[in-house]
Amino acid sequence: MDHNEAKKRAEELRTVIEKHNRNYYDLDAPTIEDDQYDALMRELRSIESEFPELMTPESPTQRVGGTASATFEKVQHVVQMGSLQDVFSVEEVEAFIERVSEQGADEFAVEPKIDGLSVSLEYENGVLVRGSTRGDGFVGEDITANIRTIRSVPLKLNEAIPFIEVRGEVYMSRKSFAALCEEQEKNGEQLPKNPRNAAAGSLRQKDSRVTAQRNLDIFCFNVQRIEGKTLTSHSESLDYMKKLGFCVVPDYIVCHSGDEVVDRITAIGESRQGLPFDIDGAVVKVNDFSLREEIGATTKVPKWAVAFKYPPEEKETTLNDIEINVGRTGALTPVAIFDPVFLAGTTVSRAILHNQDIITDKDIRIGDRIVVRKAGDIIPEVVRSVAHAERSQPYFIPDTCPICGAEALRDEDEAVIRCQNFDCPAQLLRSIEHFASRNAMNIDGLGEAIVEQLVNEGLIKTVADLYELDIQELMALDRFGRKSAENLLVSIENSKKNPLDRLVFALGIRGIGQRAATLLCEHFGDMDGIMNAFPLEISSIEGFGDVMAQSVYNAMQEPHRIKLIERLKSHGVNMTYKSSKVSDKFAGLTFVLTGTLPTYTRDQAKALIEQNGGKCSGSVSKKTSYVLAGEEAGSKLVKANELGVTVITEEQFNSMLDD
Ligand code: 0OX
Repeated sequence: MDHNEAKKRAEELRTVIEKHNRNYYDLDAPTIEDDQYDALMRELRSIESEFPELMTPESPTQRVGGTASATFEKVQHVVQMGSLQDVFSVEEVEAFIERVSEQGADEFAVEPKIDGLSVSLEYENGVLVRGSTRGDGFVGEDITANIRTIRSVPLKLNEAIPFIEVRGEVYMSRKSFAALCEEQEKNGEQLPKNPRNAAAGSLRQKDSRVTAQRNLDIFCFNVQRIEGKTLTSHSESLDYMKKLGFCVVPDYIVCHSGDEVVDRITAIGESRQGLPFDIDGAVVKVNDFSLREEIGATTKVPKWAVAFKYPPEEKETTLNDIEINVGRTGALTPVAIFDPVFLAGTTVSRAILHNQDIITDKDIRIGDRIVVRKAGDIIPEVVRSVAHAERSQPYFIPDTCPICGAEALRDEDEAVIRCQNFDCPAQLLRSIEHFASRNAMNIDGLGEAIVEQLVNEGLIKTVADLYELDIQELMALDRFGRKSAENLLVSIENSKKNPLDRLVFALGIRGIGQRAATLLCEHFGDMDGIMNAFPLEISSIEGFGDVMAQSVYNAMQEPHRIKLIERLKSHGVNMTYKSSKVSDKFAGLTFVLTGTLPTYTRDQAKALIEQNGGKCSGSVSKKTSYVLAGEEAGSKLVKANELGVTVITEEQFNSMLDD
């Protein structure tokens, strides 16, 4: 096919696909079978990748196919979808009430703050014409097809009002979230962190039939624009929205004093657990619209409203035990084991207690009633002890290693207590796991269970032993067949070719992470250079402090480590550092990555860009050459569209690499 034929065919395909896209909005009346539709899209994508100059931002491949979010069209919000000023204390709420009261406010609407995603819904003559995301408040994305699948979004209003735009929060109920998690677990898929993330993922699906299965819901809470009706207050607008058929934010009331507002916020907070959906605060708004006009807004938030954020949910439970984990550096980490509690979307029964100082400060003892919460709604932590059990004793981390019985000592200047035995089996296990891990030597198939098996069977005592394993030994083990044994040996063999910085990181030197390992390799060029370096030279590397330099020096003086490196060397493990640059194809180009790519991880895409002379940046600007966008891309994509920066898919990125 020549250029002209390709151009003609691409245009034809775009017209046909767009026609089917429009018909597809009506989910009950598809006009084409899925596989036929997919074939049209495939053909268009292949033309566009063969003739990249024919690609247009309006192409349906940028809207519905391949990479999802690169597909949603941008929507300029006529009325800005601002965010809210967060406050965290009753005093700040009172100060807000005082300020707006001085400006004449005497009615304050208080409502729960739904923990979901803000969207705008536009209706012409009572019919839904567009749904869009909030985006950065000025420009969002058109998600009409997905919005239409939400049953609580009215497609037709009870009155044919000429025009109305409302704002609401799309959320997933706790029940739908639980059902989704159960299903994804069954299918072996990754589980969403919380209902909000699940709602976000569902709303940005390229296939609206997937969104339709997710049981999303909406609560509306603001009239953004209206024609053919005048509204004078927030409470009037909520009542009017209800009349039109919208699901309006529940339990809103109008208060008349600061005390009433605070009581209401407290009451909403107390009802939080029993609600069928997550809330993350309460919103207080001046009720009267003309006063709102007078009070005004900053560039980001209205000055007539605040969002009170509740502190993280806390639960009381019983501390049954304190378990000691031994890490790869021998650190003894205490872990609280308590009766399971349901917190911020999941059941938890363990929390890291970090070190002796924290346990002593909080006087946490086995048998205590304790209060637990999730920091940042993710990591469980013990907040405090509320009552000691009878005859309980203060808890002390043992001074012997629970695994090998060796002495455990507190390091100078550190709160950490460490097992002093280099041959401790727990340290050995953890250090081998670390050596094999993805960011270190990346030995596929050598996970925790296999490492444990190899150590317990006496096949490995140090990581150097990995390179002496043979197929017969492996096949004699439980759960190993010929294929799995061969695969593991291939992964181990391949790891010999790893860049040196991976090996340096894999050695697990205290305080030396991936970046420091790369800096060491860039400076010294090979392992011998690093091994023979003195602290003064190491600390001259930018990014290195004295403590890190000393740690590298000490580690390289340890006889067991010197021996280990010599053995790795004798097995042919790479000991020199080569710059990983393979071409200058992307020289002078800056890429921004956003969303989840179909096959590359972020690190892989970044490595490919850098190996070919390009740069990666975290934010989109006029200087950005390309935005490489995958599924669930967010504000960076919006920004790229705004600035006219070219957005490419992974497929297009690959063709650039192959050029
Ligand atoms: C919520 C919520 C968010 C919108 C218009 C100006 C203030 N997540 O439940 N925002 C607002 O109000 C904003 N109200 C809410 N209830």
